[in-house]
Amino acid sequence: MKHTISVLTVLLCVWESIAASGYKAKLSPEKLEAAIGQKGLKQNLQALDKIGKQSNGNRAFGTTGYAKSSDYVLSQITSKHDKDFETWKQYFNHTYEETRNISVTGPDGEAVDALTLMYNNATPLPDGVTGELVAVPVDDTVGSGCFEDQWAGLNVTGKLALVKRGTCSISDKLKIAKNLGALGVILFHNTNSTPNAATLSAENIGLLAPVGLVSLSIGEAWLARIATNETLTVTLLVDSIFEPRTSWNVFSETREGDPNNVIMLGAHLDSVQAGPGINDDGSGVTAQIEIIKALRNFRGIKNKIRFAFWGAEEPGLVGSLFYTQSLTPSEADKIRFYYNYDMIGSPVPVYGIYAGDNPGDKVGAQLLLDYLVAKGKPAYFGSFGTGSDYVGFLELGIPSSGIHTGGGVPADPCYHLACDTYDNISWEALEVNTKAAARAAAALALSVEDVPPRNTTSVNPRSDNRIRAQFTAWEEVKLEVAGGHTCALKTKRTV
Ligand SMILES: *[C@@H]1O[C@H](CO)[C@@H](O)[C@H](O)[C@H]1NC(C)=O
Ligand SMILES: *[C@@H]1O[C@H](CO)[C@@H](O)[C@H](O)[C@H]1NC(C)=O
Ligand SMILES: *[C@@H]1O[C@H](CO)[C@@H](O)[C@H](O)[C@H]1NC(C)=O
Ligand SMILES: *[C@@H]1O[C@H](CO)[C@@H](O)[C@H](O)[C@H]1NC(C)=O
Ligand SMILES: *[C@@H]1O[C@H](CO)[C@@H](O)[C@H](O)[C@H]1NC(C)=O
Ligand SMILES: CC(=O)N[C@H]1CO[C@H](CO)[C@@H](O)[C@@H]1O
Ligand SMILES: [Zn+2]
Repeated sequence: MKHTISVLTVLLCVWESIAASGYKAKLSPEKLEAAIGQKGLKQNLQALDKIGKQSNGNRAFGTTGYAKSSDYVLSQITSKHDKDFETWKQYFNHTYEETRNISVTGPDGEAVDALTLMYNNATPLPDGVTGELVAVPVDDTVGSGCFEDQWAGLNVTGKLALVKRGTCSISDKLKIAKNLGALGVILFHNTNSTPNAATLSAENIGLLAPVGLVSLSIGEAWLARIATNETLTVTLLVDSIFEPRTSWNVFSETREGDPNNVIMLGAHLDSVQAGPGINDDGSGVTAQIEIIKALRNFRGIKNKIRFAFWGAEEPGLVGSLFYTQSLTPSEADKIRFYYNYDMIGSPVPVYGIYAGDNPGDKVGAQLLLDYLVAKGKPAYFGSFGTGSDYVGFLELGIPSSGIHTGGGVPADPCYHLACDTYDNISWEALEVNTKAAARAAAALALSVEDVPPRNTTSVNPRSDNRIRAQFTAWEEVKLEVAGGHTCALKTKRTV
């Protein structure tokens, strides 16, 4: 007995000294996966949840909640005299909006629950705008109020328009309303679930009618009354401020690995203003933190792995587009694959794996799919949208994929709401998806031979120009907002 103990003790001491001397195992997807567990994933989300609670309920762009989130990530992914990772920030400026007050008063003088949207345009203060409510015909197929001809025969001048949400972007509806002289828009939600916030995007400042978002039941009740020829008068007040604020992306990459063949992973570090964003996108952030921690135990990383924690995703993919726009063609060539992890722990998860038209997408996507299917998950290939940080990489023709477990009812009823907290996460989904992400990153870090080079002919000059035009518009808005001239915007810019 005594003998056994002393042998064990010696072995333990040997192991500890090996560990202290920086012994590292050779990287393999299996071993990296085995180094990931729920405990660490939970700790990070607990910390981000707490930061949200201590920072007006959110971790949004331009707020202290974002700065604290960034500090937290740095505290987890850096070490003194870091031999394994190089970590840096990339700064950018963007227009910040805060709705200080929003209120809707209904036709019977009642206060109605109303939600603001990011970059909401202000009404005159202190009274807001009051006027007759004009119903814009509901069309759930092409969207309500999305096209000017859908407003034909309506006189919204000096009035408020009642418009159903859905199908086209909300800013399209608000732009038409403003051009037709509407004082404001009462937008009603298009499902029975709690209305959630969206962004109108900074380039639209000064171009849109002010908006208040109300529930489907209220919208339908008012529509029914208007249909009986009742005249409804409502008041909308939006008190919003704009100013330029500085934000940043955080990057961390392995020191080991070929700098000419880089595998990138990205998750956004900001939340919406409405909530702490624990699934959206604390889930991707905690996954990346744990993969970075796990990678510290390995050597033999053939291709560099670069992690991005994007800033200002929610106001319009600002941080990731800033990064991809600032890459030279040769820097872009070196990024061989991009994985986007935005919402990977939805409480009722789907297992959507992005894969687009680029044949290179499937190479990385297949790694995710095969693992999840082997773990009994109903994973499937889905196409990219325009809603997350992969956009800038697709524009550059860089093969890309990622996991998305779904937003909205039923996948995540707390999407963009205050209840997107630590209490509404599927830990099982988060763990299995993080393991899938770790394995896929390791596989490509070991060999990227099967991935074709980025497709430079797929770069769509029109969308490239669109992004550039968006930056130009953002720049103009930022400068004018800085000078306090938001009112001048509508005269200087054409729609
Ligand atoms: C952001 O704005 C500040 C203040 O105008 C300026 O000093 C800084 O250079 C800007 N940063 C970037 C990255 O443009
Ligand atoms: C918001 O505006 C409404 C309507 O003017 C007003 O009654 C309310 O007190 C305001 N709330 C805040 C927090 O300023
Ligand atoms: C629309 O309504 C406004 C306000 O009631 C009125 O001044 C204007 O003449 C109307 N326009 C048309 C074309 O009927
Ligand atoms: C509402 O007014 C229109 C036009 O004046 C009329 O055709 C319709 O019958 C009225 N509807 C009701 C429910 O009174
Ligand atoms: C690159 O993209 C273009 C446009 O989408 C497509 O026609 C072409 O087949 C692609 N080339 C490769 C090698 O994937
Ligand atoms: C939609 C949903 O599941 N919401 C839950 C989020 O977490 C809180 C706190 O545990 C629950 O009360 C909600 O029901
Ligand atoms: Zn997100």
